[in-house]
Amino acid sequence: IPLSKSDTIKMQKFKLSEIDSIKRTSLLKRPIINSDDIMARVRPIMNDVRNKGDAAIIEYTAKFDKVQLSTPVISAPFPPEAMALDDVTRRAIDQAYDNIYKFHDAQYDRSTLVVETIPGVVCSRFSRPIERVGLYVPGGTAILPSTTLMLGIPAKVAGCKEIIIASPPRKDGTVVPEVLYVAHKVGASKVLLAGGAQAVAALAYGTESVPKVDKICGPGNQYVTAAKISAMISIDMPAGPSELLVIADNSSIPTYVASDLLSQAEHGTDSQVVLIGVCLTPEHLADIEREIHEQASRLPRVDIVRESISKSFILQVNNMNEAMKFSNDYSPEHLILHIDDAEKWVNAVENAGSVFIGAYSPESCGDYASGTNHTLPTYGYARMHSGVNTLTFLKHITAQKLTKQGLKDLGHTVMRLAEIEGLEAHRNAVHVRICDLENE
Ligand code: HSO
Ligand code: ZN
Repeated sequence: IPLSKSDTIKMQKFKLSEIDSIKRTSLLKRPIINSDDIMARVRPIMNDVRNKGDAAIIEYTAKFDKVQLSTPVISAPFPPEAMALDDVTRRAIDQAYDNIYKFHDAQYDRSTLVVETIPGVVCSRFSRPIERVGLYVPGGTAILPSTTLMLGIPAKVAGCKEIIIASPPRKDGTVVPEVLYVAHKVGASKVLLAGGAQAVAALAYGTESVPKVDKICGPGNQYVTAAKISAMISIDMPAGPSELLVIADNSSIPTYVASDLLSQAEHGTDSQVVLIGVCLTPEHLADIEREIHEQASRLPRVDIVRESISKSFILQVNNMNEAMKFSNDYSPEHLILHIDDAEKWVNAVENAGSVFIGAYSPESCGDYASGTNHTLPTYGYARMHSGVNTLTFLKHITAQKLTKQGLKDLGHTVMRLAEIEGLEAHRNAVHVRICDLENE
Protein backbone atom coordinates (compact mmCIF):
# COMPACT_ATOMS: atom_id res chain seq x y z
CA ILE A 1 0.00 0.00 0.00
CA PRO A 2 1.59 3.34 -0.98
CA LEU A 3 2.20 5.72 1.91
CA SER A 4 -0.01 8.72 1.95
CA LYS A 5 1.13 12.14 3.12
CA SER A 6 -1.73 12.29 5.61
CA ASP A 7 -0.81 9.00 7.29
CA THR A 8 0.69 9.06 10.77
CA ILE A 9 4.43 8.52 10.56
CA LYS A 10 4.87 5.49 12.75
CA MET A 11 6.96 2.42 13.35
CA GLN A 12 5.57 -1.11 13.47
CA LYS A 13 5.18 -2.49 17.01
CA PHE A 14 5.86 -5.90 18.53
CA LYS A 15 6.11 -7.42 22.00
CA LEU A 16 8.93 -9.89 22.52
CA SER A 17 6.66 -11.97 24.77
CA GLU A 18 4.10 -12.31 21.97
CA ILE A 19 6.26 -13.23 19.00
CA ASP A 20 7.72 -16.65 18.20
CA SER A 21 11.34 -17.37 17.43
CA ILE A 22 10.73 -17.25 13.66
CA LYS A 23 9.38 -13.73 13.95
CA ARG A 24 12.25 -12.75 16.26
CA THR A 25 14.74 -14.04 13.69
CA SER A 26 13.00 -12.13 10.93
CA LEU A 27 13.23 -8.90 12.95
CA LEU A 28 16.98 -9.43 13.28
CA LYS A 29 17.41 -9.75 9.51
CA ARG A 30 18.39 -7.02 7.11
CA PRO A 31 16.72 -6.77 3.70
CA ILE A 32 18.32 -9.19 1.25
CA ILE A 33 20.59 -7.56 -1.29
CA ASN A 34 20.66 -9.27 -4.66
CA SER A 35 24.40 -9.14 -5.11
CA ASP A 36 24.58 -11.24 -8.30
CA ASP A 37 22.49 -8.71 -10.11
CA ILE A 38 24.52 -5.80 -8.83
CA MET A 39 27.82 -7.53 -9.58
CA ALA A 40 26.63 -8.17 -13.15
CA ARG A 41 26.01 -4.45 -13.64
CA VAL A 42 29.23 -3.37 -11.97
CA ARG A 43 31.68 -5.65 -13.78
CA PRO A 44 31.41 -4.19 -17.31
CA ILE A 45 31.87 -0.69 -15.91
CA MET A 46 34.98 -1.76 -14.05
CA ASN A 47 36.40 -3.55 -17.08
CA ASP A 48 35.84 -0.45 -19.18
CA VAL A 49 37.74 1.73 -16.74
CA ARG A 50 40.50 -0.85 -16.59
CA ASN A 51 40.80 -0.86 -20.39
CA LYS A 52 40.06 2.73 -21.33
CA GLY A 53 41.17 4.66 -18.23
CA ASP A 54 40.20 8.32 -17.93
CA ALA A 55 38.06 8.22 -21.07
CA ALA A 56 35.79 5.64 -19.43
CA ILE A 57 35.51 7.71 -16.23
CA ILE A 58 34.51 10.74 -18.27
CA GLU A 59 32.00 8.66 -20.23
CA TYR A 60 30.34 7.13 -17.15
CA THR A 61 30.27 10.44 -15.30
CA ALA A 62 28.43 11.95 -18.29
CA LYS A 63 26.05 8.99 -18.37
CA PHE A 64 25.28 8.53 -14.65
CA ASP A 65 25.95 11.95 -13.10
CA LYS A 66 25.02 13.98 -16.20
CA VAL A 67 28.23 15.96 -15.89
CA GLN A 68 30.67 16.50 -18.76
CA LEU A 69 34.21 16.66 -17.38
CA SER A 70 37.29 17.64 -19.35
CA THR A 71 39.57 16.03 -16.79
CA PRO A 72 38.41 13.75 -13.97
CA VAL A 73 41.03 14.80 -11.41
CA ILE A 74 41.93 17.92 -9.43
CA SER A 75 45.48 17.83 -8.08
CA ALA A 76 46.92 19.59 -5.04
CA PRO A 77 47.55 22.43 -4.38
CA PHE A 78 43.84 23.01 -4.72
CA PRO A 79 42.75 26.49 -5.83
CA PRO A 80 41.89 28.55 -2.72
CA GLU A 81 38.74 29.93 -4.37
CA ALA A 82 37.44 26.36 -4.82
CA MET A 83 37.62 25.77 -1.07
CA ALA A 84 36.57 29.16 0.21
CA LEU A 85 34.19 28.89 3.18
CA ASP A 86 32.41 31.30 5.46
CA ASP A 87 33.92 31.65 8.94
CA VAL A 88 31.20 29.75 10.78
CA THR A 89 31.54 26.74 8.46
CA ARG A 90 35.30 26.79 8.62
CA ARG A 91 35.33 26.96 12.41
CA ALA A 92 32.86 24.05 12.62
CA ILE A 93 34.98 21.92 10.32
CA ASP A 94 38.14 22.92 12.20
CA GLN A 95 36.71 21.93 15.59
CA ALA A 96 35.46 18.62 14.25
CA TYR A 97 38.85 18.05 12.64
CA ASP A 98 40.72 18.71 15.88
CA ASN A 99 38.54 16.33 17.93
CA ILE A 100 38.65 13.54 15.36
CA TYR A 101 42.40 14.03 15.00
CA LYS A 102 42.95 13.83 18.76
CA PHE A 103 40.97 10.63 19.14
CA HIS A 104 42.59 8.93 16.14
CA ASP A 105 46.10 10.04 17.03
CA ALA A 106 45.70 8.47 20.46
CA GLN A 107 44.87 5.16 18.75
CA TYR A 108 48.29 5.01 17.11
CA ASP A 109 50.75 3.05 19.20
CA ARG A 110 54.03 3.93 17.55
CA SER A 111 56.14 1.69 19.76
CA THR A 112 57.65 -1.60 18.63
CA LEU A 113 56.33 -4.67 20.42
CA VAL A 114 59.24 -6.83 21.58
CA VAL A 115 58.82 -10.28 23.19
CA GLU A 116 61.61 -12.73 24.05
CA THR A 117 59.64 -15.97 23.72
CA ILE A 118 62.52 -18.10 25.05
CA PRO A 119 66.04 -16.85 25.90
CA GLY A 120 67.73 -15.83 22.66
CA VAL A 121 64.55 -15.80 20.53
CA VAL A 122 63.30 -12.25 20.17
CA CYS A 123 60.09 -11.58 18.23
CA SER A 124 59.02 -8.05 17.43
CA ARG A 125 56.28 -6.20 15.63
CA PHE A 126 56.21 -2.70 14.21
CA SER A 127 53.74 -0.79 12.06
CA ARG A 128 53.99 1.06 8.78
CA PRO A 129 51.41 3.13 6.95
CA ILE A 130 49.71 1.75 3.87
CA GLU A 131 51.37 3.84 1.20
CA ARG A 132 48.51 4.85 -1.10
CA VAL A 133 44.87 4.93 -0.13
CA GLY A 134 41.67 5.80 -1.95
CA LEU A 135 38.89 7.33 0.12
CA TYR A 136 35.38 7.17 -1.26
CA VAL A 137 33.08 10.00 -0.23
CA PRO A 138 29.53 9.34 -1.44
CA GLY A 139 27.45 11.98 -3.22
CA GLY A 140 23.77 11.17 -3.56
CA THR A 141 21.18 13.05 -1.53
CA ALA A 142 23.57 14.72 0.91
CA ILE A 143 27.01 16.34 0.63
CA LEU A 144 29.43 14.71 3.01
CA PRO A 145 32.39 16.74 4.21
CA SER A 146 32.03 14.76 7.47
CA THR A 147 32.85 11.51 5.69
CA THR A 148 35.91 13.19 4.20
CA LEU A 149 37.04 14.00 7.76
CA MET A 150 36.28 10.48 9.03
CA LEU A 151 38.36 8.83 6.32
CA GLY A 152 41.03 11.45 5.72
CA ILE A 153 42.07 12.05 9.32
CA PRO A 154 42.97 8.45 10.25
CA ALA A 155 44.82 8.11 6.93
CA LYS A 156 46.78 11.26 7.70
CA VAL A 157 47.46 10.21 11.30
CA ALA A 158 48.69 6.81 10.08
CA GLY A 159 51.09 8.59 7.75
CA CYS A 160 49.80 7.35 4.38
CA LYS A 161 52.02 8.90 1.70
CA GLU A 162 49.30 9.46 -0.84
CA ILE A 163 45.63 10.09 -0.13
CA ILE A 164 43.24 10.23 -3.06
CA ILE A 165 39.66 11.24 -2.45
CA ALA A 166 36.93 10.21 -4.86
CA SER A 167 33.56 11.92 -4.83
CA PRO A 168 30.91 12.47 -7.50
CA PRO A 169 31.02 16.00 -8.97
CA ARG A 170 28.26 18.55 -8.60
CA LYS A 171 26.19 19.38 -11.66
CA ASP A 172 28.64 22.14 -12.63
CA GLY A 173 31.54 19.68 -12.59
CA THR A 174 33.11 21.00 -9.39
CA VAL A 175 33.58 19.44 -5.98
CA VAL A 176 31.80 20.82 -2.91
CA PRO A 177 34.12 23.43 -1.31
CA GLU A 178 33.70 21.87 2.15
CA VAL A 179 34.95 18.53 0.83
CA LEU A 180 37.87 20.19 -0.94
CA TYR A 181 38.78 22.14 2.21
CA VAL A 182 38.92 18.90 4.20
CA ALA A 183 40.86 17.22 1.38
CA HIS A 184 43.39 20.03 1.71
CA LYS A 185 43.54 19.75 5.50
CA VAL A 186 44.22 16.02 5.44
CA GLY A 187 46.89 16.48 2.77
CA ALA A 188 45.13 14.67 -0.09
CA SER A 189 47.15 14.80 -3.31
CA LYS A 190 44.19 14.40 -5.66
CA VAL A 191 40.44 14.54 -5.80
CA LEU A 192 38.82 12.25 -8.34
CA LEU A 193 35.56 13.73 -9.57
CA ALA A 194 33.71 10.47 -9.91
CA GLY A 195 31.44 8.18 -7.97
CA GLY A 196 30.07 4.67 -8.27
CA ALA A 197 31.83 1.62 -9.65
CA GLN A 198 33.79 3.77 -12.11
CA ALA A 199 35.48 5.65 -9.26
CA VAL A 200 36.30 2.45 -7.39
CA ALA A 201 37.73 0.91 -10.58
CA ALA A 202 39.92 3.97 -11.22
CA LEU A 203 41.36 3.73 -7.69
CA ALA A 204 41.78 -0.04 -7.81
CA TYR A 205 43.35 -0.31 -11.26
CA GLY A 206 44.79 3.16 -11.83
CA THR A 207 44.34 5.31 -14.94
CA GLU A 208 46.44 7.97 -16.72
CA SER A 209 45.53 10.52 -14.05
CA VAL A 210 44.61 8.35 -11.06
CA PRO A 211 47.35 6.40 -9.29
CA LYS A 212 46.48 2.83 -8.40
CA VAL A 213 45.94 2.64 -4.63
CA ASP A 214 46.69 -0.12 -2.12
CA LYS A 215 43.42 0.09 -0.19
CA ILE A 216 39.99 1.63 -0.71
CA CYS A 217 37.91 2.84 2.24
CA GLY A 218 34.61 4.56 2.62
CA PRO A 219 30.90 3.96 2.52
CA GLY A 220 28.79 3.90 -0.59
CA ASN A 221 25.72 2.41 -2.18
CA GLN A 222 25.37 -1.20 -3.30
CA TYR A 223 27.24 -0.53 -6.54
CA VAL A 224 30.19 1.00 -4.72
CA THR A 225 30.32 -1.89 -2.26
CA ALA A 226 30.04 -4.46 -5.06
CA ALA A 227 32.84 -2.71 -6.93
CA LYS A 228 35.07 -2.65 -3.85
CA ILE A 229 34.56 -6.37 -3.35
CA SER A 230 34.92 -7.28 -7.00
CA ALA A 231 38.15 -5.29 -7.44
CA MET A 232 39.80 -7.80 -5.08
CA ILE A 233 41.63 -4.96 -3.38
CA SER A 234 42.03 -4.41 0.34
CA ILE A 235 38.96 -2.60 1.69
CA ASP A 236 37.73 -1.34 5.05
CA MET A 237 34.52 -3.37 5.18
CA PRO A 238 31.41 -4.10 3.13
CA ALA A 239 28.82 -1.36 3.65
CA GLY A 240 25.05 -1.60 3.83
CA PRO A 241 22.30 0.89 4.66
CA SER A 242 22.81 2.97 7.79
CA GLU A 243 21.33 1.66 11.07
CA LEU A 244 20.46 2.67 14.59
CA LEU A 245 19.14 0.72 17.55
CA VAL A 246 17.90 2.67 20.56
CA ILE A 247 17.22 1.08 23.93
CA ALA A 248 14.88 3.24 26.00
CA ASP A 249 13.22 2.85 29.37
CA ASN A 250 10.78 5.05 31.27
CA SER A 251 13.59 7.36 32.36
CA SER A 252 14.13 8.36 28.71
CA ILE A 253 13.07 11.71 27.32
CA PRO A 254 10.61 11.06 24.47
CA THR A 255 11.70 14.13 22.50
CA TYR A 256 15.30 12.97 22.53
CA VAL A 257 14.51 9.35 21.70
CA ALA A 258 12.40 10.40 18.71
CA SER A 259 14.98 12.92 17.52
CA ASP A 260 17.70 10.26 17.52
CA LEU A 261 15.59 7.74 15.61
CA LEU A 262 14.77 10.36 13.00
CA SER A 263 18.37 11.51 12.61
CA GLN A 264 19.22 8.07 11.35
CA ALA A 265 15.96 7.58 9.45
CA GLU A 266 16.63 10.66 7.31
CA HIS A 267 19.72 9.11 5.71
CA GLY A 268 17.78 7.08 3.18
CA THR A 269 14.58 5.19 2.56
CA ASP A 270 16.51 2.01 3.31
CA SER A 271 17.82 3.22 6.71
CA GLN A 272 17.13 0.75 9.50
CA VAL A 273 15.85 2.12 12.78
CA VAL A 274 14.94 -0.01 15.79
CA LEU A 275 13.58 1.04 19.17
CA ILE A 276 13.69 -1.44 22.04
CA GLY A 277 11.35 -0.33 24.79
CA VAL A 278 12.19 -1.70 28.23
CA CYS A 279 8.98 -2.01 30.30
CA LEU A 280 7.69 1.20 28.75
CA THR A 281 4.36 2.35 30.14
CA PRO A 282 1.70 2.80 27.45
CA GLU A 283 1.80 6.55 28.13
CA HIS A 284 5.56 6.79 27.71
CA LEU A 285 5.45 4.81 24.48
CA ALA A 286 2.62 6.98 23.20
CA ASP A 287 4.69 10.09 23.97
CA ILE A 288 7.62 8.73 21.95
CA GLU A 289 5.35 7.82 19.04
CA ARG A 290 3.72 11.23 19.05
CA GLU A 291 7.13 12.88 19.05
CA ILE A 292 8.21 10.73 16.12
CA HIS A 293 5.24 11.82 14.07
CA GLU A 294 5.40 15.48 15.03
CA GLN A 295 9.15 15.90 14.59
CA ALA A 296 9.16 13.89 11.36
CA SER A 297 6.38 16.00 9.87
CA ARG A 298 8.52 19.10 10.30
CA LEU A 299 11.63 17.67 8.61
CA PRO A 300 12.68 18.76 5.13
CA ARG A 301 13.41 15.11 4.33
CA VAL A 302 10.01 13.96 5.58
CA ASP A 303 9.40 11.84 2.49
CA ILE A 304 12.54 9.79 3.08
CA VAL A 305 11.73 9.49 6.79
CA ARG A 306 8.12 8.44 6.13
CA GLU A 307 9.39 5.47 4.17
CA SER A 308 12.25 4.42 6.43
CA ILE A 309 10.19 4.81 9.62
CA SER A 310 7.31 2.75 8.23
CA LYS A 311 9.76 -0.12 7.62
CA SER A 312 11.25 0.25 11.10
CA PHE A 313 9.97 -1.30 14.31
CA ILE A 314 9.56 -0.96 18.05
CA LEU A 315 10.10 -4.07 20.14
CA GLN A 316 8.83 -4.06 23.70
CA VAL A 317 10.76 -6.20 26.15
CA ASN A 318 10.44 -6.90 29.87
CA ASN A 319 13.97 -6.26 31.09
CA MET A 320 17.40 -4.98 30.15
CA ASN A 321 18.82 -8.46 29.65
CA GLU A 322 16.28 -9.14 26.91
CA ALA A 323 17.06 -5.77 25.38
CA MET A 324 20.81 -6.31 25.33
CA LYS A 325 20.43 -9.84 24.00
CA PHE A 326 18.36 -8.59 21.07
CA SER A 327 20.76 -5.72 20.41
CA ASN A 328 23.80 -8.00 20.45
CA ASP A 329 22.05 -10.44 18.10
CA TYR A 330 21.10 -7.57 15.77
CA SER A 331 24.63 -6.03 15.97
CA PRO A 332 23.66 -2.47 15.11
CA GLU A 333 25.93 0.06 13.48
CA HIS A 334 24.91 2.57 16.19
CA LEU A 335 23.52 1.80 19.62
CA ILE A 336 22.05 4.54 21.81
CA LEU A 337 21.31 3.83 25.47
CA HIS A 338 18.46 6.02 26.70
CA ILE A 339 18.27 4.17 30.00
CA ASP A 340 18.86 4.59 33.68
CA ASP A 341 22.45 3.70 34.54
CA ALA A 342 23.38 3.67 30.86
CA GLU A 343 27.12 3.58 31.54
CA LYS A 344 26.78 0.35 33.50
CA TRP A 345 25.20 -1.43 30.52
CA VAL A 346 28.09 -0.71 28.19
CA ASN A 347 29.75 -3.79 29.69
CA ALA A 348 26.97 -5.91 28.23
CA VAL A 349 27.55 -4.69 24.67
CA GLU A 350 29.07 -7.49 22.58
CA ASN A 351 28.31 -6.32 19.05
CA ALA A 352 27.87 -2.72 17.87
CA GLY A 353 29.77 -0.26 15.68
CA SER A 354 29.60 2.64 18.15
CA VAL A 355 27.74 3.23 21.41
CA PHE A 356 26.12 6.48 22.58
CA ILE A 357 25.68 6.59 26.32
CA GLY A 358 22.86 8.50 27.98
CA ALA A 359 20.44 11.28 27.12
CA TYR A 360 23.04 13.85 26.13
CA SER A 361 25.01 11.76 23.63
CA PRO A 362 23.09 11.97 20.36
CA GLU A 363 24.42 10.00 17.42
CA SER A 364 24.78 13.29 15.54
CA CYS A 365 27.78 14.16 17.73
CA GLY A 366 29.57 11.00 16.66
CA ASP A 367 28.47 11.55 13.07
CA TYR A 368 30.22 14.90 12.95
CA ALA A 369 32.47 16.15 15.63
CA SER A 370 33.02 14.44 18.99
CA GLY A 371 36.04 12.47 17.84
CA THR A 372 34.87 8.91 17.08
CA ASN A 373 34.57 7.68 13.52
CA HIS A 374 31.26 7.46 11.68
CA THR A 375 32.36 4.95 9.07
CA LEU A 376 31.02 1.93 10.89
CA PRO A 377 30.03 -1.65 10.15
CA THR A 378 26.40 -2.10 9.09
CA TYR A 379 24.30 -5.06 7.95
CA GLY A 380 25.36 -7.17 10.94
CA TYR A 381 29.06 -6.83 10.13
CA ALA A 382 29.54 -5.28 13.59
CA ARG A 383 29.77 -8.92 14.71
CA MET A 384 33.25 -9.14 13.23
CA HIS A 385 34.33 -5.75 11.91
CA SER A 386 35.49 -2.57 13.61
CA GLY A 387 34.66 0.84 12.26
CA VAL A 388 37.30 2.77 10.35
CA ASN A 389 40.13 3.75 12.69
CA THR A 390 43.81 4.56 12.56
CA LEU A 391 44.74 0.87 12.30
CA THR A 392 42.67 0.67 9.11
CA PHE A 393 45.49 2.58 7.42
CA LEU A 394 48.40 0.70 8.96
CA LYS A 395 49.86 -2.72 8.55
CA HIS A 396 52.01 -4.59 11.00
CA ILE A 397 55.34 -6.15 10.14
CA THR A 398 56.86 -8.78 12.39
CA ALA A 399 60.58 -9.48 12.80
CA GLN A 400 62.78 -11.88 14.75
CA LYS A 401 66.34 -12.29 15.84
CA LEU A 402 67.77 -15.51 17.24
CA THR A 403 71.08 -15.82 18.98
CA LYS A 404 73.22 -18.93 18.57
CA GLN A 405 71.91 -20.21 21.88
CA GLY A 406 68.34 -19.37 20.92
CA LEU A 407 68.69 -21.38 17.71
CA LYS A 408 70.24 -24.28 19.59
CA ASP A 409 67.31 -24.36 22.02
CA LEU A 410 64.59 -24.01 19.37
CA GLY A 411 66.22 -25.91 16.51
CA HIS A 412 65.10 -29.42 17.43
CA THR A 413 61.47 -28.37 17.66
CA VAL A 414 61.63 -26.74 14.24
CA MET A 415 63.41 -29.73 12.68
CA ARG A 416 60.87 -32.18 14.07
CA LEU A 417 57.91 -30.12 12.83
CA ALA A 418 59.50 -29.76 9.37
CA GLU A 419 60.06 -33.50 9.29
CA ILE A 420 56.38 -34.14 10.09
CA GLU A 421 55.40 -31.89 7.19
CA GLY A 422 57.87 -33.62 4.88
CA LEU A 423 59.65 -30.36 4.13
CA GLU A 424 63.29 -31.38 4.15
CA ALA A 425 64.72 -28.04 3.00
CA HIS A 426 63.11 -26.39 6.00
CA ARG A 427 64.63 -28.94 8.34
CA ASN A 428 67.99 -28.57 6.65
CA ALA A 429 68.10 -24.78 7.06
CA VAL A 430 68.23 -25.37 10.79
CA HIS A 431 70.30 -28.53 10.61
CA VAL A 432 73.28 -26.93 8.80
CA ARG A 433 73.53 -24.28 11.45
CA ILE A 434 73.09 -26.60 14.42
CA CYS A 435 75.88 -28.82 13.06
CA ASP A 436 78.22 -25.82 12.95
CA LEU A 437 77.18 -24.70 16.42
CA GLU A 438 77.73 -28.15 17.89
CA ASN A 439 81.25 -28.19 16.47
CA GLU A 440 82.10 -24.82 17.96
N1 HSO B 1 25.16 8.38 10.29
C1 HSO B 1 26.03 8.18 9.14
C2 HSO B 1 27.11 9.18 8.99
C3 HSO B 1 26.70 10.58 8.70
N2 HSO B 1 25.72 11.23 9.30
C4 HSO B 1 27.25 11.45 7.82
C5 HSO B 1 25.69 12.47 8.86
N3 HSO B 1 26.60 12.60 7.92
C6 HSO B 1 26.71 6.84 9.27
O1 HSO B 1 25.83 5.84 9.52
ZN1 ZN C 1 24.13 10.27 10.29
